[in-house]
Amino acid sequence: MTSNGIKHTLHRAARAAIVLVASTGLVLGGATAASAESLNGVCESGEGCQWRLSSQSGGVVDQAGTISNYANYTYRSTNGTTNGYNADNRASALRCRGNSYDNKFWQHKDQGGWYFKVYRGASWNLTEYKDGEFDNRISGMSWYDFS
Ligand SMILES: [Ca+2]
Ligand SMILES: [Ca+2]
Repeated sequence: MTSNGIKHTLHRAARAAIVLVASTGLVLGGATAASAESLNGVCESGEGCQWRLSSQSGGVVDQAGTISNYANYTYRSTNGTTNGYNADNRASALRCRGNSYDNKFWQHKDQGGWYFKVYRGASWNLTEYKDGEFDNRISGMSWYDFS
């Protein structure tokens, strides 16, 4: 009787430990999935990014969602604080870190005018493309599956 009682207690403790491990695993999994944080100054997986200067320098706007108007944003330093430069018509480098979608970087706000296509995984220096024709002209960003 006593022996059975001890076994039962141990069994319950073991089950509790397993449940705890399982729930900890879920919490860690959630944190990993949500690790891309928009506007933290780091261009992470799942984000579309533009930099003020070429070679991905001079501040970044890193965003997982859509940006209808870059005039509502300022560039960020790598510690996530603003550097004071408004982001409209002031992009010289682009990068798409989308996992399932590509980026359209738009000439005008609200997805107006032409768009500059950046496939997932690709990056561009606008200063070096077509004599800088698209440099300092980007005003919006959206996601699209070109595949
Ligand atoms: Ca980020
Ligand atoms: Ca523009």
